[in-house]
Amino acid sequence: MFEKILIANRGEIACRIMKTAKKMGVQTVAIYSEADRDALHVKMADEAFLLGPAPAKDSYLKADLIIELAKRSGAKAIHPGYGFLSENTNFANDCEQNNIKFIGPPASAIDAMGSKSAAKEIMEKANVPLVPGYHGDNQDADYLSTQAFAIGYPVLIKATAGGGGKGMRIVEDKKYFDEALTSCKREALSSFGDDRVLIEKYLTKPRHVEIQVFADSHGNAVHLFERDCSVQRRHQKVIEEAPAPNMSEELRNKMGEVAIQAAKAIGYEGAGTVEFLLDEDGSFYFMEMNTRLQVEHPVTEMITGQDLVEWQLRVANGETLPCEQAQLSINGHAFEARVYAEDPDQDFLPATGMLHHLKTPDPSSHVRIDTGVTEGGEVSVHYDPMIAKLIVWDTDRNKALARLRGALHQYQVVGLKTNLKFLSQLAGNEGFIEADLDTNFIKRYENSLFTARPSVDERVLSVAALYTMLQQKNNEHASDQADPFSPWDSVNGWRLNEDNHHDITFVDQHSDTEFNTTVHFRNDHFLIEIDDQEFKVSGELNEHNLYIDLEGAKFNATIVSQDEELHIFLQQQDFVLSVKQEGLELLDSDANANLTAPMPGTIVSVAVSAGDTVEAGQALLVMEAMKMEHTIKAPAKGVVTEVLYSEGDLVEDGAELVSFEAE
Ligand code: MV4
Repeated sequence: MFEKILIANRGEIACRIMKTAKKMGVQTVAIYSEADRDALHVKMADEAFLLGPAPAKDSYLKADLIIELAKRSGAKAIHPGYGFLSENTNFANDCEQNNIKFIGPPASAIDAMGSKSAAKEIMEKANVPLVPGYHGDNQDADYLSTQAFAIGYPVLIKATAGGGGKGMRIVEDKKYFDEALTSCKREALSSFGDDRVLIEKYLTKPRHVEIQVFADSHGNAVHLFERDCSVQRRHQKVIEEAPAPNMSEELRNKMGEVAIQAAKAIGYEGAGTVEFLLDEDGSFYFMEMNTRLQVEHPVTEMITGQDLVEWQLRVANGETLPCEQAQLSINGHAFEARVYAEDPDQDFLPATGMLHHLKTPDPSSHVRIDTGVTEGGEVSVHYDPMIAKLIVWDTDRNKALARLRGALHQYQVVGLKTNLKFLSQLAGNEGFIEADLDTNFIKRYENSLFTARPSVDERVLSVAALYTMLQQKNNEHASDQADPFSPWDSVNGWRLNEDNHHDITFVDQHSDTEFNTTVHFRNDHFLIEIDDQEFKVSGELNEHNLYIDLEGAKFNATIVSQDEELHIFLQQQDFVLSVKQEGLELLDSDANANLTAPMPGTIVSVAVSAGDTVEAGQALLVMEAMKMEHTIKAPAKGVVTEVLYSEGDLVEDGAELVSFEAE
């Protein structure tokens, strides 16, 4: 086995590959860009080298530099992962030229599958079924129109050089053909620099079913069954599963056999995936072949018990396949959900930012999380915004799906928008549960997949109000010495209001609705007034977890406060509220706002002068009101631009005390 390999990738797949390498006693070399200095894949590796600036072309695509680093570090093989250089023929060739094993198929096999029409020609010769169509050289418009008519409408025009759904036109009738052809060719030329097209029969309700294949350098090839990846949005896979639902053993064997035939036709070696369109009547057609390890390979691992990265390393090392076909079987059912930083409410716009709070489900024999980020990590604009792959397994599809729903509900992310809610809706969707799958799935169930958010009720408001109270109490206690007169030191609570109450307004960030609450202090509980109703509330706060008793009903909630917002996870729902507190604006006002007196009173002392730089929470001045001292603190790190009062001055309620500029 190789003593040391270089992983020419980042994120979850780099970590995934290293996990197996470590298990096999193979040393790992990571590479990283300036944006990934603190990334998980860098920490996991035995050694890691900087490539250059964040953009992929300056880092993860620098083929020559990567080969140079492999040589310098003594790595004998390079695993390219997926994306980046994984299907780059020149890179695969250059590795071999430099006596470094490229962990993937021969460059010739990558090449053969690179062009749609060339791939189809090879597959046709190998008796792999193709969608009825024309994929020849004649690009004359009249000729293509005649071909379309012979195939029978509806037809699909596809750019030969296309991919990912780009450069495709569905044509319903002969009279629209010429126009569609012209526009498809125009798009193909501008997108791929190649305006050649092919024409196919358009299948209206196909499923995307792909077969995992493996071949070694001794002429052996096996398949590891299928994955159903029909649930896609804009040609991006969302949830994948294995095995494909409602698949007969006969069809499975037939598709597997054909996939092996396809691999053998191009002298394949290593891990590959043959993608098929599976029509309603059970006919299936070759779509394309991916000559790499795929994102969704874990579902295959879960149902076969095989480690596909281990297989890749063994095959690359010249060994025979670890198993023969007869030794492989399907055990149970697995799903993979792709957790993305993106905003489903804004047409799935990719989101970037810091993972301020990240809680994943507990990994087990049923739940696997493949990720390259941890709490505090960043999702940047430079790379794919995938946060993690959540993979679940159980003995049958329904049980596995229940596992998926459970695990998704345990997932918590604060700091950037994610598709977690959307994934939960999918996993709970009737059509998905019934496996009513095809490539139009999301369109068909669109209305039930983007349902309205749950409304903010007394449970949510009680959690928010109690959290705010207990949080302040904890904060005040933490600074007891600095503020010996803290109102929290009195058993009866906050005394600034004569009748011991506190008004807090919460604003639901999704509906922009305001909710007024009044919290009354009692000896061993709070009375929270919401809409003229009173609720007896008590509880314990442990970091993010609040164990609350609301009129005798007890439950747990997780609360994460960030940027003046409370993110509340409560009984499988989540809410975002902002807080407006009477008399306490200082603690959570806009960081740039000037600091004002929370009540009429006297300035006791001033701790800063104009021009001072202060840290968040640093005391600026102390005022006295109603015989209590109150410390005015900096809301953020910044500079005091002006101090408007001095010791002994009387101030009005709301008077500006200090002007302040946050950093
Ligand atoms: C098709 C098709 C229906 N009929 N070809 C989309 C991406 C490209 N790789 C192939 N694609 C399709 N080809 C024929 N003759 C429907 C699709 C298609 C699709 C395929 C797989 C997964 C999701 C899809 C979503 C829309 C359309």
